[in-house]
Amino acid sequence: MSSKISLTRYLVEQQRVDGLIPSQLRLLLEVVARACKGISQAVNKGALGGVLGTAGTENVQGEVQKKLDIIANEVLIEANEWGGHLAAMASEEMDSIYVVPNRYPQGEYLLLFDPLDGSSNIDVNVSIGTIFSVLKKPEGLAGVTEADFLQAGAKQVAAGYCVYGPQTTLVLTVGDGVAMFTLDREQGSFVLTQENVRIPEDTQEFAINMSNMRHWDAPVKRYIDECLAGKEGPRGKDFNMRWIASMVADVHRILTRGGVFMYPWDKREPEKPGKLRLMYEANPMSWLIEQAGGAATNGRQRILDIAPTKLHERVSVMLGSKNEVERVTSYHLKL
Ligand code: P6P
Repeated sequence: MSSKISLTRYLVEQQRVDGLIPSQLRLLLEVVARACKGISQAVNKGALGGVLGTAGTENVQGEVQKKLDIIANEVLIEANEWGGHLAAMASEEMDSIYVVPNRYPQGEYLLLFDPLDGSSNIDVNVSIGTIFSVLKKPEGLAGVTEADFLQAGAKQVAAGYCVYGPQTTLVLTVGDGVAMFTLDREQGSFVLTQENVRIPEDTQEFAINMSNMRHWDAPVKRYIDECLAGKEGPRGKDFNMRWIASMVADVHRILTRGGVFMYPWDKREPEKPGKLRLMYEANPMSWLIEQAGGAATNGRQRILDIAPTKLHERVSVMLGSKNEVERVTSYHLKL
């Protein structure tokens, strides 16, 4: 008897044991996982599939869309619109929400996603990924509007990502810890390869785009300067730096061995609170990090407590090993 536990079996057992995964949510998560398998296949084809390069269009963020951005978005929409588990979807690649068409039954969940995070890495064969977040549609009102999506990250009922790297790995939480599933391409299914993921509370590894140093606020500059000062400095230890420029890949490293990831507000566009998007990047990643024993703030408050006002709003992000995030947050609060 194979000791391998498939994603399906894991979700069924979690549903049976702790009731955190009602059947409609289990169906939703299995459909998202199947869509990620399809995206993984498209990504893995690369030049052979004619999927590299730009699509010649821009998204709501004003970013040039890659062909794979659009393919991944379409795969997620088509996989999820007919199942009866969703009321609507929201995507980094779409200006407004996508309401499930009337020809399909409407469900009680809202799905948000960045269909392919790390697009700048697509054409150079570096890890990229899909990030997703699940909310419940507020009770009562018929129909669904953008306002239904504007819920704090603490209201998520599921969150995860799928990283398309040397392995294709799905990482998921429903509020009872973090589990990782590696795609077994021979079986065509995701297999449980780690559960109860825990992030070390301390680290000697930070991830930030150093080329923006001159634009940072003082607390971030202080934190990084102290890391760079190493053993001879106030931290009394040397630090290593990583920056993959795919949040999914940087977060996966942190969930796997600890570290701190920062994309802080900076002076380049002072009117924007940060670069990363709250609803479908920072919120799902912050919940995963907290569920694994880490912390996630915008420098001043817990990301999951932020009350969103716009679907595509941005946020400053500091997440990872608890003691490091608390330190850089204390510098912002001048504690
Ligand atoms: P920069 C990818 O475009 C992304 O949204 C995140 O995945 C990543 O962490 C960040 O932007 C990289 O930004 O400015 O270093 O290219």
